[in-house]
Amino acid sequence: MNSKASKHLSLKGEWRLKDFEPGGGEETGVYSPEYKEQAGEWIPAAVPGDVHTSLLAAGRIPEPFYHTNVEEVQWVEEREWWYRTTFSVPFNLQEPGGRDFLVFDGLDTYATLYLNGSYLGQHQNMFREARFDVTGKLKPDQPNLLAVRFDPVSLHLTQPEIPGQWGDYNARERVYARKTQSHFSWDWAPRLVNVGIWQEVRLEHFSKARLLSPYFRTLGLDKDRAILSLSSEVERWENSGDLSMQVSLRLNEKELVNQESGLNGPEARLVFELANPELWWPQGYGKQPLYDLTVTLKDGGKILDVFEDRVGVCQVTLDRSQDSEEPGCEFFTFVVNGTPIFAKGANWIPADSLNGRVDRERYAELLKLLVEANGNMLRVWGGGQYERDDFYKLADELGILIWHDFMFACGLYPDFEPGFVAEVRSEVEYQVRRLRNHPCLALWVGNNEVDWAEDKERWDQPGHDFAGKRLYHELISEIVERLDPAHVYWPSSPYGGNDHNGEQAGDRHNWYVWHGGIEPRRFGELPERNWSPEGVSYRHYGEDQARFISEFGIHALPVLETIQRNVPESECYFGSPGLLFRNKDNPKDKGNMLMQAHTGLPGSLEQYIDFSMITQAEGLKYGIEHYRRRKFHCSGTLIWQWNDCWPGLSWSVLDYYAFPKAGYFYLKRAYAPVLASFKEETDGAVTLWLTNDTLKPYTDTLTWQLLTFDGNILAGETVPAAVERNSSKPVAHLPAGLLAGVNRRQTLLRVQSSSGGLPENRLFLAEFKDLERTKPAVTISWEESGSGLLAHLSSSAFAYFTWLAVPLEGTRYSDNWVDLYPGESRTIKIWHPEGKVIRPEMVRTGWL
Ligand code: BMA
Repeated sequence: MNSKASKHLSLKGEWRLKDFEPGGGEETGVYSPEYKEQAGEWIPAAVPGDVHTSLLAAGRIPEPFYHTNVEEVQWVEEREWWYRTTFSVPFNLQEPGGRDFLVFDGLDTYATLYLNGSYLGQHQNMFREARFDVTGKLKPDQPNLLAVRFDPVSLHLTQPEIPGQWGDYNARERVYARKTQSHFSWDWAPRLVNVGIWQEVRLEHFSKARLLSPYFRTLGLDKDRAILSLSSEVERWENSGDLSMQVSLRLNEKELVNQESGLNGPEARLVFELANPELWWPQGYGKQPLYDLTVTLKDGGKILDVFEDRVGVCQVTLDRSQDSEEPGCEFFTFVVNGTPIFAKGANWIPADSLNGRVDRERYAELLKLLVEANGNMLRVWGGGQYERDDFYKLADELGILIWHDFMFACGLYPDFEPGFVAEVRSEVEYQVRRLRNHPCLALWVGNNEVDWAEDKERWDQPGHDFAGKRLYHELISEIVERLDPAHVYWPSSPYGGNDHNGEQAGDRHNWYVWHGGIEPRRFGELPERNWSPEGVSYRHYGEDQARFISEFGIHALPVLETIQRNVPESECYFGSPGLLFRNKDNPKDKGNMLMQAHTGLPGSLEQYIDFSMITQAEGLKYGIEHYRRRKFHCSGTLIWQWNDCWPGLSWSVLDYYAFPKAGYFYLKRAYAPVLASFKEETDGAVTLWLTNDTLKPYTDTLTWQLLTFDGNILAGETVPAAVERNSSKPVAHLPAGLLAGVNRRQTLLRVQSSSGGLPENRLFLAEFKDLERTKPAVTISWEESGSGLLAHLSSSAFAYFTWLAVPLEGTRYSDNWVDLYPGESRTIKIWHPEGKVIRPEMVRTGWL
């Protein structure tokens, strides 16, 4: 949090850690200052961090992600864990009217606290701050002992299964825990039940009063001014004196606003104007100026509390008006500062199964890679967690809009338990207050896939009641409306239309590709599946008429380096138990069906990597091109999934080490600000489209060619092409007759721009497995330049999926997994942002 208590002491750093039989810690008296830690029994523990990561650092467990080791560390969740630390207080505790708080930003999860040998309190929600009033309980002159006990989660998850529960991934227990749901396993995660102090800890000291999460809001924008407001609740312990709140706003050190207001009851509110505001924009639409906000709570001349934040002047709304061109349908379009935005991005899952391994650098790498891939939105998915502050600060700086789910996913939740509902209320109030000032915040969403899946589960009773429903449809929506009227609340994802995953309104998850669900379906209809290569094929994206795609994706293996680091050599083959162990989906053969549809089944591991990457990359490209052509009937695509929490086999385009898969580079090209793409029409014709996400009209001269893989041009044309700002339209028509006589297995369509304002593109006329090509021989010559390594590539025949790989995290490539045409050469630059030297002998290459 950004509140600067008038005095505060961070308690982060090295604590000590030890496990006991449940109940054993108290018996031994671990909480007491008299207890003597035996050398060798207690290990150092980083705070913030987690128990597994500390055990690994101390050599007590093996690397959990290597081979099947994760099964060997499951005992950790059955133990009781104690953290201990001592600290001295560097400031005066005797001030009359002063208050002291011990604040944990995140305790995971069932914690009991002791201060100086006395019981202090309990906490049972990883998703909200734990704040204890310790006034009068601290020793001014001697060290204070703080001890935190974490219980095995199983002790607290003994409730009976919710009647009718259909949720997967240990839903019987996980839905009762306010804890990252994917810790209990998911279809891309092993079970790894974290435990520990996963966020900052500090002691805060106040005199008389403190500010409660000041709320900065852009109320209105017109041509040359912004109307802004700042409101804050104030917690007061003494009524004496008239308090006031002062607000200052600065940009690049220059103070632009300085206003003060008296307190009106427990709240202060200021509305003020900012002339010529510099607006915050998502990536691709403008800059991300951040204003320095300081809110000061004063008692006459005395400063009681200071709150500092970096805020943006910006308004994000959601246009849900009727789409007159598609009658009966409504838009689902994010509008930023009055401009409709096509959202291009991905779903975010926790960056690591072990929270202790994630730092600001990990976040920064994963977020920067999105911006480099022309992305502008991430969805923080509801089975994961509200991330640490750094995540949102980076998103503000980088211009990444955040679609934020509340943390409920794929299951029924016990809204019939008053204690649970009270936890949810506190958590939601806390998180909304914590995150509402971030300019990156775009939308609040009640849950992931609960309403949709519940309706399919009891498909014959549309609209029925279910456990958890009143959380998303009453409790949370009321809190968002009250505490954050600047942002829209949407009850679930997917939601809207007929059924909840409908094409007429709202957002949609396209899982008929990969999971084979037959859609669209309507309320009251029996849900059906088609588990066959045809049923799961990515060609189904082309039929999707949805308004916004908030999930769609296909598995691909991670890069070879990642497999070799984690899988024993004897297990490195297609279909090995060691690789299947990394695929947590059920059943595990959907990827095989997709490969059967598009590439054929692989023989070797290398081929498995290539073929799975082809289905993912070509599939995402195919889908994104279709959805972008429909702009703004469809207003966004968020692929499932951006990142991985362990080195698994999943839908991610970045693997656990953030090594990009082929899909990453295909995504980057498909997300280019201006895109040229071919659309196959049902009558056999092909249209060439231009999609322009920029806010300027785009004109170019495009050359399309129908050519054989050997390089013979059968037809072609150079045409002037223009498209209005922020829109999409066909610019050339290739009649059915053109392709009628050609051998579709030996030809492709290619488009290039003469200005270089968009990436070149192509369309295969048959599935990869059916293509007939001469085997290419690729030649590479290397040039070492000061800023990186240049690979000059050329090929005798059309070379497909030509890649370069360096086994060094963070390596950047100007492009990768590219096509090479006979007689042409192209150059790929490889470099490392930290200046690490990359030499030709470090680079592996391949092509098909
Ligand atoms: C959706 C997501 C996740 C899941 C993914 C892939 O259901 O919301 O729950 O991991 O699809 O199956």
